[in-house]
Order: sequence, then C-alpha cells, then structure tokens
Amino acid sequence: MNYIFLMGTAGSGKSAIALALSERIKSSDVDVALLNLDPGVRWLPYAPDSDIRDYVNYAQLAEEYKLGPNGALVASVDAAVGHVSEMKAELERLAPEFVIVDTPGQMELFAYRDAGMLIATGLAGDDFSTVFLADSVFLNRASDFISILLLSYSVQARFRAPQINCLSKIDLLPKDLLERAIMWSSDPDTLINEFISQRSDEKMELSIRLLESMLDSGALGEFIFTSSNTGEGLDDLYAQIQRIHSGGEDR
Ligand SMILES: Nc1nc2c(ncn2[C@@H]2O[C@H](COP(=O)(O)OP(=O)(O)O)[C@@H](O)[C@H]2O)c(=O)[nH]1
Ligand SMILES: [Mg+2]
Repeated sequence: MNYIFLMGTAGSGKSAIALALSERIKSSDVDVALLNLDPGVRWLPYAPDSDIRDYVNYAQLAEEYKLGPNGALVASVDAAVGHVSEMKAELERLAPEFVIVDTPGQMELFAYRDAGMLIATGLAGDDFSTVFLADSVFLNRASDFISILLLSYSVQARFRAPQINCLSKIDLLPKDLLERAIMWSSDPDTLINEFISQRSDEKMELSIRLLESMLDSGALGEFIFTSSNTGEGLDDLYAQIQRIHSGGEDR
C-alpha cells in the first residue's frame, strides 16, 4: 500500500482532488482507498473507506472541554493519533495499491503539528508521498507564486517525503495568468525579475539571493497544473505518483 497525503491551505481543493485522483487511478484498473482525516468536515465529495470521524467526535470534544472550533479541531487531530492502528487495519483489509489521505481543511492542523507527522508515520512508516495543493484563486503576481513556493517548501521540510506540487483549480484561472504561472514555475529568472520589478529596495537583496539559491538548487520543486472539475493535470499527477512509488525517486 502506497500512502499519498494531500496537503494545502483551507479550501485549496484537497477533498475534491481526493475524489478526482481516486477516479483517475481506478480508471486504470488499479485499486485505491480513501482515508478522511478531517475531523470537522460535514460533507465530503467521496465515500471514505476509513474516516477519522468514526473514531473522534469533534462536537463532543468541543462540548466536553469547552473548546472553540479551532481548539476542538486541534484536540480531535491529537486524539486521532491514538486510533491510527484501527484506521490502518481498516485499510489493510482492502489492500489497495494506493491510499489517498485527505487531511484537515486547515493545513496547520496536520502539516505543522506533531500529530500530523505521528499519524503519517503510524500509517505509512517512512514510505509515503505528499501532494501539496496551492489554490490558484490566490495567484495574481510573481510575489504570490513565491509565497506558494515557500509554503510548499515548509511542508516538504517537515515531512521530508517525495512531494508533488499542484496549482489547483486552474479552470478558474484566466488564460493569460495560467500562462504566466507556467512561465514562473519553469523559469526562475523570469519569476525573480518580475518579483523585483513589483517593488525593489535594498532590504530585498538578501531575500532575493536566498530565493535564487533555493530556485537554482531545485529545492522548491516543480508544479503540475490541475483541475478537479475538468480533470486537467490528473494524468500527469498520477504519472508522477507512479514514478515516486515505483522507486523512481530518491527520498
Ligand atoms: N472550479 C473549481 N473548484 C474547485 C476545484 N477543486 C475544488 N473546488 C471547490 O473549492 C472548494 C473547496 O474545495 P475542497 O475540496 O473542499 O477544499 P479542501 O478544504 O482543501 O478540502 C469547494 O467548493 C470545491 O467545489 C476545481 O478544480 N475547480
Ligand atoms: Mg477537505
């Protein structure tokens, strides 16, 4: 079983791509299971094969410990660590080739807290991949793309897993902006020049030098442009996932 953890800011399209990607994989006659790790979600576009909500009651925790919505989500994800083996057993009974893991809406609950890493390693050991989704709704300028790169890197730095970056919802992106985004993702010089031309001062010198070395070293990775609505980019995403999990990528 190969675990793929979907991560990204709230509303970036994790749950939508969980469904779209699972359908894409199934269309190649490959078995796939879906695990929902979002304790607070009311509705999902897919029927999960294993679900954190069967083990952790978000509303009950809020009530019992007098927590607000964020506190209750934190408590729920922490409590889920104690149920990893049960979720894993449910998935192992199905023995799919891939398990797509849909993480909590707010990225920080999973990506930046120890509970996220404990759940990931509890399920998959150190053999999993991450897919980072960046919402194209936030993309207007070169500086937005740089923010996205750094956010994606923050996930990669924590999980240290082979990571695929996706710019999601490209069906919502005007064509000229999509072309610019493809340019930014493939040509670091253009990205940095446009970033500098937005606003330049002496204090930016250091941040530009840092960015240049990160971009030149390839640490920030490549992007796939996806839409769960139109299916664009899903073939490419699945191909990258296969490449990673067939041992084609160094960890
Ligand atoms: N147009 C468009 N909307 C999308 C796409 N993916 C997700 N959405 C919408 O964006 C919203 C948030 O998506 P969701 O998958 O719940 O985000 P999550 O919080 O990351 O799980 C929902 O209203 C989705 O219907 C996409 O590819 N295109
Ligand atoms: Mg979701």
